[in-house]
Amino acid sequence: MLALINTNRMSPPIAPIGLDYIASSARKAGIDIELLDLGLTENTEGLIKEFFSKNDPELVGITFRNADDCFWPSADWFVPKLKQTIDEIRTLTKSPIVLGGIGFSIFARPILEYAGADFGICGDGEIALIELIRQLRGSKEFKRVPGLLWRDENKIHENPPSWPEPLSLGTERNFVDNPAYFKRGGQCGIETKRGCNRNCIYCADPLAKGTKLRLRNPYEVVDEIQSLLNQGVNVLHICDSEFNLSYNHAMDICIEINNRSLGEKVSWYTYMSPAPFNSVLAQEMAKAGCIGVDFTGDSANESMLRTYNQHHKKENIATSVKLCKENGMAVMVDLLLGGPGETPETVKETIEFAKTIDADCIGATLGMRIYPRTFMEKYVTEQLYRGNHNSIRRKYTGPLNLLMPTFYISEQLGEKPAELVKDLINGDKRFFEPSGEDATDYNYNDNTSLIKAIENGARGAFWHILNQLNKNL
Ligand code: B12
Repeated sequence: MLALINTNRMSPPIAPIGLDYIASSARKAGIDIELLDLGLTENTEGLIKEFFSKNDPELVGITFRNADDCFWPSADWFVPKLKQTIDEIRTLTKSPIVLGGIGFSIFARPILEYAGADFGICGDGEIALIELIRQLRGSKEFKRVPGLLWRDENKIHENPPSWPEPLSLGTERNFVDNPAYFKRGGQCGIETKRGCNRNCIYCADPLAKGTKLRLRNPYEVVDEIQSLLNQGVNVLHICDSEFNLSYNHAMDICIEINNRSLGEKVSWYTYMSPAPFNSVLAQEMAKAGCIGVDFTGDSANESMLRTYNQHHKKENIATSVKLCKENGMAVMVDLLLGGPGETPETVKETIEFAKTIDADCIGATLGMRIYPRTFMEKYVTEQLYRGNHNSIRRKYTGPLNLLMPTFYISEQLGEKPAELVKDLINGDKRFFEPSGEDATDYNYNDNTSLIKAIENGARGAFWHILNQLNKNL
């Protein structure tokens, strides 16, 4: 039997959808599975003990979604808690432990070393985990397990990440308690594809999901929407990096939802790039039930957009916002302030621009989480070599360790960059500020206003719920 454990305890809770997909493929392979979900309980210690007193798994699989909250003001780091959970499990079972999940995949080796697990799988879990079980039951040829990290004679070995193609996933969504997550988290996730073929200098998505778009068949995706609707889950968040990359696939998904006339039954939100987008896609999305779009705007300064390696221009942001509003979809624009070369003038340009477009809300994120193996790592290493460390912001001392929350904020923004941004926002309530409180706080990590609103019946994307609260302040 395979035990699958969800360790994500952040609230409002987000369902571990990866475990639903993995469970579906394990069941098809004839493997028995049991779930220990630590995301919906207060008494984790008691639940872990109870689980292992009743179950003796051949392998314990742990999903690790967030390595930290990626939010500069709090810089909350979850890897020590993961280690603590693993240590606790070790006292209750001798079964081998395998780690997976997006937070794990971004860092893989350092997390495996730090947390002391036996195995790790970098990338997709559906095929790799089944192959690991086969190898543990048989000849232990670990080289055959895609994405596997394993220990041998005190060395950690690594196979290339697991990004199988074509991508086909189970549609049942019945392993995790999705209705409970819906009630406490206000929405549930679904993927239409995996991977991202862009190379934004800061982004970790290609590390965990691959650099190629792996598209799911639209029929399969809409079967899955139907399964969630059958469970009473009718507000969804698309879990792709950017829904409109590829444009044609986004259209095909919407067309299939519309062919089955589900647009009135389901409401959904998504992340999107400001381009490619046009009125045809906007209309099709709105008809298919899309009620909110969160655009990766990043900046309105041409030079900053090129530095970030973005493909869009500020005009695309303005046009895309307009298209959404014309089609009745709420809009959030995410800014990423403080990257290499950012100055008070470029921040001003971006914030002033954001005020002129008709977005419902604007996320003013300040500080770039520096991930290993991205362009930002190389850039920062070079800067340190030249003796420039003022742009690196961290709350730990000692050598630079990117596993721990480490951020980049251009030193040109001065000693108090958050105040600079706040002054420029100047009380405009549409903005989520870099460090705020309650409903103006754009950190979903234990956000009490959000938790309360969902308890009181609010449903939707977190930004949309916060935006409604903001309006009523
Ligand atoms: C959609 C999304 C959101 C939505 C979620 C909506 C929803 N209802 O699901 C919202 C907007 C709410 C959100 C919020 C946050 N998010 Co978010 N989010 C994403 C996104 C785009 C997709 C995540 C997802 O569900 N993927 C699909 C599932 C199926 O993939 P998966 O979990 O990785 O599972 C697969 C594999 O990892 C593996 N696997 C998983 N578990 C296991 C277990 C074992 C044993 C094995 C072997 C394999 C395995 O197999 C699975 C199937 O192949 C990712 C980036 C990305 N492109 O992936 C960021 C991402 C996960 N989010 C991130 C962050 C930081 C957050 C927040 C903390 C932000 C904040 N401060 O508020 C919150 C956390 C909320 C919470 N309670 O956990 C970061 C985490 C990075 C880090 N440093 O750890 C990411 C990576 C974005 C980024 N690059 O910065 N997020």
